[in-house]
Amino acid sequence: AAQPAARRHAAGARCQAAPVATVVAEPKFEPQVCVVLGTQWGDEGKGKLVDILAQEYEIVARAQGGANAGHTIYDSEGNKYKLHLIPSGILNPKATCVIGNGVVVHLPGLFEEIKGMQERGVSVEGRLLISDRAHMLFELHKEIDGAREAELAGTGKQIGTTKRGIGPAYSSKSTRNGLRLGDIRRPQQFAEKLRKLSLDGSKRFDDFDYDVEADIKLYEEMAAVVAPYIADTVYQLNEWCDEGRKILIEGANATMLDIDFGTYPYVTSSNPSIGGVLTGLGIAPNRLGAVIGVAKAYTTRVGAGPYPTEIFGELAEELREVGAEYGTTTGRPRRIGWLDMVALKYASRINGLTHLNLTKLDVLSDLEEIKIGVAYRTPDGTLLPTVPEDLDLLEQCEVVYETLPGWKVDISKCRAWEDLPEAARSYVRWIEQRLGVHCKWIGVGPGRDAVVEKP
Ligand code: 2SA
Ligand code: GDP
Ligand code: MG
Repeated sequence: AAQPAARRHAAGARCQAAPVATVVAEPKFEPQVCVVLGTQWGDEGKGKLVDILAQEYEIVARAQGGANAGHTIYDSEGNKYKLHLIPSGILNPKATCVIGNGVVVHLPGLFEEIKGMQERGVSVEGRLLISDRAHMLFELHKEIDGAREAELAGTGKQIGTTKRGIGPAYSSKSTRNGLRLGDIRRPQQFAEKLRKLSLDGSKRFDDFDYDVEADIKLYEEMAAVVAPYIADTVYQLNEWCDEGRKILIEGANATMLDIDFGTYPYVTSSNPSIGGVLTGLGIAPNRLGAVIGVAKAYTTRVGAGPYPTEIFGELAEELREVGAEYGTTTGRPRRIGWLDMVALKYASRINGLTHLNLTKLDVLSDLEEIKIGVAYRTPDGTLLPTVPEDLDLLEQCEVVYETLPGWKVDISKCRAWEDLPEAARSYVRWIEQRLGVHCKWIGVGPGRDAVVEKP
């Protein structure tokens, strides 16, 4: 029964307040729609986090990019898988995977990938939907990608693309002569459109080597195989949202490679930041419950372009070997650098990060001390508050570093926050505090279980 007001007041007056719990339990992490994004130059380990979270999510969707992406994941037995177009949720047999309208899809490549997974016992049939609005990436786009890079050879201006045809495919989309997945259902229109599209290459490049008629035939034959995978994913994803089903969105590439926010023109041709999630899936912003930024405890970059905190020499080589920093798609050695807080803060703001996953902390375990870039100083001594648009200026900037002590012990077996040495915890806290974003997961190895959850 309710106490009379006077008695309640009297109890309060004697200062006998109910004891207050000293530990406030963290609320369970269960956003209905959760986004995972790369915050640096890619290869932060997005695939691994998506694979882990996919155990809790029924739907895993890709919103942008194409087969330039390379996500390496390991199952619980330690078997390694490299994914390019198939979302990293595919190892969870209960998850349905979606390739959204913002992705550019090379169908023969996708079916190779599907075949590869099926040969390894991972069934994809009935678990993969491709948006009918997604643009198709053809052999001709790869041809143009290679031809453009070849033209730039010797100028010092090559982008260092993956040559997967990504830029040219998004160009076709923007010039409105691209073909979408839905077009494969209409063979005559498909053939006409592809013939027109191939003129883009043959008129522009002398030695353009693309057999359009052979491709038309190939796609005619593929149409029946592809048909069951094609869906109106915009409608389907929104229906799932309304039904309260849990959706995980897997970013590919990263904010510093974003066509708008990255180091243009040394970027990819999509928006790997939060905007690309919205346009690439047709899910509204108020549906998004969490935006997790994945950041390496240091940085890497493949391809050309400015990279302020880049490290050269022996240390770079050592970190490259310890971190196995070679391209998942092309095998190219990745450039190595210190953590860059200017870039990370920039990415955090653009994407509205709610959580952080700091990965590959184990790779730094041999270091006596660890540097972190905290500001860019221009030649006239000005400290820039953020990443500048002007690449020449960025190249001329000197990075201001802070140095933190290393921990010098193997942390790859740590599974709890308390297991980590104090210096490693300080490193994580330092980043978290400067960024103002809670670091929920810390990667200590490539395996699915090699992760520490921070309270
Ligand atoms: P593209 O092919 O047009 O997207 O290339 C443009 C730039 O974007 C970079 N890029 C990447 N950077 C890191 N990782 C990527 N995926 C692969 C991986 C890369 C690989 O997971 O390792 O295997 O080399 C990726 N994809 C594109 C690219 O290097 C250019 O700088
Ligand atoms: P993604 O493109 O962001 O999905 O990343 P990639 O798969 O291209 O590259 C990340 C690489 O680092 C992969 O080989 C992962 O297996 C590996 N990896 C992910 N997290 C960790 C970690 O915490 N420690 C170590 N040592 N490796 C990791
Ligand atoms: Mg990658």
